[in-house]
Amino acid sequence: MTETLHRAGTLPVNDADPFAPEHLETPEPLHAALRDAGPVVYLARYDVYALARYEQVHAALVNWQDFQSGAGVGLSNFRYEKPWRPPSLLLEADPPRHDAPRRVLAAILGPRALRRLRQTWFAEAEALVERVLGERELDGVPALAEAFPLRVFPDAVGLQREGRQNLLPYGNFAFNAFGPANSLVTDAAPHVPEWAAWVDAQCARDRLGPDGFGGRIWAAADRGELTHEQAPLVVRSLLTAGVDTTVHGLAAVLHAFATHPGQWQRVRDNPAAARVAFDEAVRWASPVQTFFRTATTDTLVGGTTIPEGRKILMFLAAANRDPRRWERPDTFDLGRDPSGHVGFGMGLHQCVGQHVARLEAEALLTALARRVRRLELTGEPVRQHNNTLRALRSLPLRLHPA
Ligand code: HEM
Ligand code: OVM
Repeated sequence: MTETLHRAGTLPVNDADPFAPEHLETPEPLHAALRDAGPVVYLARYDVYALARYEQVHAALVNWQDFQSGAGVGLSNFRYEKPWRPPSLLLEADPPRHDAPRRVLAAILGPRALRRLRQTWFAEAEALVERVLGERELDGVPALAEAFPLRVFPDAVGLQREGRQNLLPYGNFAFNAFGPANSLVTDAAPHVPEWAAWVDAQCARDRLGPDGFGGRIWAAADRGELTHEQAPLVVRSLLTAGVDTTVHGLAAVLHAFATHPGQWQRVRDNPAAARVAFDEAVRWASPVQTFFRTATTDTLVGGTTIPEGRKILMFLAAANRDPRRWERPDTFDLGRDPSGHVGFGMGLHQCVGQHVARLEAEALLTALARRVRRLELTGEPVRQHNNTLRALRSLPLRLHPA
C-alpha cells in the first residue's frame, strides 16, 4: 500500500539521518539536496515525508486543518507513543483547544504589553555591554547571548532566583525531544526528572510574582479566559520556549555580525536597523531548524499523497535559504526584506514570543552599536548539537570599543 501511495519512481527517497552529528554540524548540504530532490522527499531512515522548499514549508505551516500539531510536532506520534511530558496547550494543540491559551499569551506577550519592559531591558543591556567591554576578549555565548536573556527574561516572567540554572538544560532537552531518541536525548534523560520537577513547581501561582508574564496568565484564569487547570501548563510554555530560543537567536545575530563586518557598520550608522537585523539573522540561521506535523487526511503535496496519520518534517532552515524564494540566500544582508521568513513559523502557531525575542535583540544590539566599533571573530565558533536548535556553544570575540 505504501508503494502505491508513493507512486514508486516519482517520490524521491533520501537515506540520510538529518539528526546525525555530521548534519547537525553542517546542515546546509543536506538542506540543498532535499530542496533539489523535489517538493516532497521520503526520508527512509524515519519513514517520514520531508519538505525543504519554501513554497511547501509555508503551505504546510498555514494548513493546520490537514497538518495537525495535536499528535506532536516532533518525530514521536502521540497517537501511538506517550509524550515525555503532558503536551503543550499551545504548540501541541489544534483548534479549538489551542484558541484560548493562544489568545491569552498573545495579549500578555504582545507589543503593547511589552512597552513597560522596554526601558528596563535597554538599561540592562547597556549595563551588560559596559561590563563585558572591560574584558576585551570574551566568549559571546556565555557573556552576551546567555547572560542577557537570563538577566531579563526570568524576572519578566516573575520567577524566583533559586534554581534558574535549570532553565537552559530543560529547554535544550525539550528541543532535543522533538527528534529521535538518539544520544542527545538518552544522555540527558537521567537529569530530566530534576529539571522538570523544578520547572513544573515554578508554574504554580504562589511561586510567581503578580506582575510578571506568569502572574498575568493566572490573572487571565481568574477572569475566566482560561481554566485554572490550564494556567500552569501555559506558564510552562514560557519556561520551555522562552530562553534557549533567544540565547541561540542572539548568538546567531552576533555570529552574523562577526562574519559580516560591513553589516555591523550599517547598524552603527543607523541603530534603527537593529530590528530588521535580528529578523534577517533568524532567517539566515534559523535557530529553530525543524518542526513536524501529522497529516489528518490523505493530503496532496507537490504531486505526492501524504497518507493520513503520517508525519511530515518541515525544514524551516532550508525554506529560509531556498534560492527559489530568496536572492543570495546564504548572505546575511540588511539590505533585503526578510519578512515572510519561516524562522518563527507561520500561521496559527507562529511564534507567540517573537515580540519578546525581538525586544531582547533590539536592546542588546542597540547597546552594542553605541559602544562597539567592531566585533572581531578570534577563533572558530563551536556548535552545540541539538535535534531542533541550531545552537552555538562558543563564539570567541574581541570587542573593539567605539
Ligand atoms: C512557537 C521559533 C522565541 C514561545 C514557535 C514556532 C517557532 C518558534 C518556529 C512555531 C512552532 C510551530 O509552528 O509548530 C522561535 C524562535 C525564537 C522564539 C526562533 C527566538 C529567536 C520565543 C520566546 C517565547 C516563545 C522568547 C516565549 C516568551 C513560543 C510558544 C510557541 C512558539 C509558546 C507556540 C505557539 C503556538 O503553538 O501557538 N516559536 N521562538 N518563543 N514559541 Fe517561539
Ligand atoms: C511549548 C513550546 C512552544 C514552542 C517551542 C517549544 C520546546 C515548546 O509550548 O511548550 O519547544
